[in-house]
Amino acid sequence: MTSKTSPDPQLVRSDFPSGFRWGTSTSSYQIEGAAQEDGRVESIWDRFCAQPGTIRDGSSGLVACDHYHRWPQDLDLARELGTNAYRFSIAWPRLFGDGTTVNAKGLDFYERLVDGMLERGLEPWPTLYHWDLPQALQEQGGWVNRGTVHAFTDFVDAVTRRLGDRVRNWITHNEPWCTAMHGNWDGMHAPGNKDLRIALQVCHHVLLSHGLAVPIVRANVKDAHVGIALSLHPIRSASDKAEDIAATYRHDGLRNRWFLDPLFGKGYPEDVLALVGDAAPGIEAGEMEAIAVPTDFMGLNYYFPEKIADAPDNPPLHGKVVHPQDVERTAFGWEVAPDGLSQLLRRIDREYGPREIHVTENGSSYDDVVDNGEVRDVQRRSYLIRHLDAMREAIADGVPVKGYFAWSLLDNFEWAEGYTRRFGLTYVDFDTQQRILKDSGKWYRDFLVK
Ligand code: IFM
Repeated sequence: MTSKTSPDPQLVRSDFPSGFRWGTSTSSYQIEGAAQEDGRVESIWDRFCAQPGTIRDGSSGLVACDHYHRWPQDLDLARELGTNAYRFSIAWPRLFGDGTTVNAKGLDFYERLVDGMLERGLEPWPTLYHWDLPQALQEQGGWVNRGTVHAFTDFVDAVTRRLGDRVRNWITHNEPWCTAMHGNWDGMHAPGNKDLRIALQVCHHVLLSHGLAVPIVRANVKDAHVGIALSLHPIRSASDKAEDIAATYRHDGLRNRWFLDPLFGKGYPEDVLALVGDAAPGIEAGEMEAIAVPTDFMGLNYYFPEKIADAPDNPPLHGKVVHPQDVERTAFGWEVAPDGLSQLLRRIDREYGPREIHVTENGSSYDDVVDNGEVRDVQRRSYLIRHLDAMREAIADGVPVKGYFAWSLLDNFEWAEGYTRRFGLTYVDFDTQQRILKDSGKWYRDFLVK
């Protein structure tokens, strides 16, 4: 593994357009805790974490960052960073206990939270689904059941009716790839299925629920600004051999085009449909049109590129991910490739032309240590600076990037990795709940405030 050698670019806020949204990003299950308070019901993640062997350190989001109680302090941190926007998610299990009746205490919490953001000059950017499905809906099949699509639109209706007078920006789903594939193909995430057919049906229903939610948001929110956040990866060939290049195209098909194409009205890619065969989703009349509903922006979550080699014996894509040694990586093992961000931004603009793109997540995990009350996370700081610079280049090329949300405001519960991976600009001591702004956070603050 190599580490970077060149100095980080010198960036100032005025290198970016005025009116740009600068934020941080979090999600409910990863930070809130208070899993059994104020009428919140069990989510699929509570159930999944309780199964031995699912989470690296055997932990769960039961307490997490205790943000449910400490949110004023956390929003103060976001304000002190100089950010003007904050992305968070709304926990469905806090709002719809039994799937049908709205829990007033849950809605009250999000109203207080949103008001707290507005008081601090933070524009709220809620995500409506960041993976914490009520377990009661999973008992009825979860996302594989079309009924969940309608339960979701009921939830969206209730939330946007209540908050639509003060929240303009809405993200329907976070990373449908993860909901569908980690949840149902490789089984790394809740609910832990391992079946491509289920995963692709889940994916279709998640995209459909996005398509049906957008008009509801528009009906309930004056001047609504609504989109979806996708996790996309530049897919790069392991060599210039024709077989590897062909495998790379196939992987791009399922990783990226499978989401982008239908959302932008091109339907599911034919080449991938042919590869998945019987696992292709059941689609009813009008659903592809619903999925292709026009949106106001696309959210891009970017972390790392993938390198692919041909693997004829590995269906359905007949390729495999390879991990070259000679690249810079985070402690999580993810390749550090800022040029992947500019590459993706240019590609999305060129091939799909969304009205706006917001980088709704980008960040890195390193093994931070507290030394004399300081966290000197030079690698995360460098990661942040270099990715902002890559984004600046794409903007200079005319890509309509309008916002950047660093993942994450706080160290938090990193799903199957538990608390073993720290992504925060703020360090969290999970024993004491003390927060310490890391050097990366201080850099972001100085960049935004100076
Ligand atoms: O922590 C996650 C987040 O929930 C979704 N996007 C990727 C992050 C880092 O893995």
